[in-house]
Amino acid sequence: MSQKDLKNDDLAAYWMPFTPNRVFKANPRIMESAEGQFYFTSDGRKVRDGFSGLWCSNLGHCHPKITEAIRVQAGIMDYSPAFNFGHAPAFELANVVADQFPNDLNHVFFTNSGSEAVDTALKMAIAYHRIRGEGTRTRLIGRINGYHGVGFGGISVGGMVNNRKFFGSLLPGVDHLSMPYTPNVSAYTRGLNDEDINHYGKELESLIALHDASTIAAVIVEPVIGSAGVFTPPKGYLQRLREITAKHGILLIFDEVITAFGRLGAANACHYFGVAPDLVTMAKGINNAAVPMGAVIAGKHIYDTFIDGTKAGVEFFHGYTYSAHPLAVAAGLAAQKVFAEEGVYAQVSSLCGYFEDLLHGLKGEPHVTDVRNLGYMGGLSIAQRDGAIGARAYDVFLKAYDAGVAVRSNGDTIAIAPILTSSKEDLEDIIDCVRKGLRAVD
Ligand code: PXG
Ligand code: PLP
Repeated sequence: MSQKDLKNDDLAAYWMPFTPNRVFKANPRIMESAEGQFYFTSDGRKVRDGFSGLWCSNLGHCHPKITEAIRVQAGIMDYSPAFNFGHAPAFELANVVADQFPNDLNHVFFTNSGSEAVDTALKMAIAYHRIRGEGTRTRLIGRINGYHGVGFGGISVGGMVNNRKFFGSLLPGVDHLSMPYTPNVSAYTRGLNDEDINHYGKELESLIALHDASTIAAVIVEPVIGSAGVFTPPKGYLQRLREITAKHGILLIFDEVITAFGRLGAANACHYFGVAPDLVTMAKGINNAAVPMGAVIAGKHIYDTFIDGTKAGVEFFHGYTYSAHPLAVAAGLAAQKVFAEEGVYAQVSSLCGYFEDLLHGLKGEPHVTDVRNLGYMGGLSIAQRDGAIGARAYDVFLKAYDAGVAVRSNGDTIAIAPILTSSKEDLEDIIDCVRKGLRAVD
């Protein structure tokens, strides 16, 4: 079947993820190929990627060095078992990743997605305490509006209501902190917000007092809230979470599925904020999304607890058929080489002020009620139309697409995530198309 000939019936079998299937299939957007900053569609259009795929194609599409690495690896070894066998590039990639994280964060467990990375990290946290003889520490604390993927663990600690409400009682023993960004207080803040970290610190202290620290395994947060619409934390907030969790023997998990590998103009949020958590989840940019891959990096204390605390046999009863898949690893090594050799994180750091100015230039455009940014993460809040959640933001997404850029709408927000190697002109074009989208919507 030629891609151009897709009819409505041909679209029925594929149940599309996080997509209004009926709406899409009535008016599909079919991508046929991609190169660099652009997609080429089945109806002959060239559309700019203003969202790095889904926060993941950090170096743009079909990067020749990554494509070639996958091609070569596919001819050498397509697969080898993940359990009880290894292949050298997997160890090499683990070292390359570990070198980019601070302190003793240096043991990498590979998964195939961010969702799997999150569930892996939550299981590591609970098992870590149990192996140390603190098996009562099973509670997990997430945050309102947090997104941690779609596994049962991830939606339990997550805080986006639609991602939770259909799916039963979820994991027991989970509590949530509030989101450290108050729209009517922090609207139009550039970068980190100025809200009172004592307030948010006390909230965590009271949850710990309520449940008692001896029942709590871990706190998990996105360093910068991404999926819910880009909400930046207050200055000093993540440091405060680190101090409080450390004081109470609670593990801190950063979910860096979006923020790792350059999105903030640094290797990751640990470096950007100068905070070392106990566990970090990542995915997406790790290998430029050319093959599915995620990972968890664990502190030495965690790894050693498992390895030294187990007398014989498997130390962690967990893993995926495709953990460290050879093609994903090949893409990972190639992507990491490009990040390092081409100074990609520094490029973001030098241009993100320009992006901030362009983005905040959308203040005053129709329907915009807030603008937020950090690094190459940009978020807009869009006024609801007649109380219909997300309807107008979705229309802005559609109109921006008509104007030539793919961005993302989630609820009443629009998110923008430029490819990390964007030029000033690329950034200007993204914002121009979004502006056209805003102006084209009632
Ligand atoms: N944690 C975080 C912080 C994420 O952003 C995941 C976990 C799950 O990763 P996987 O690979 O299982 O999708 C994510 C993914 C959006 C959007 O619209 C965000 C994600 C994925 C797709 C769309 O912001 N984040
Ligand atoms: N379900 C069944 C029946 C399986 O045999 C396996 C793996 O062997 C899985 C699920 C898990 O698949 P994966 O390792 O790809 O996550």
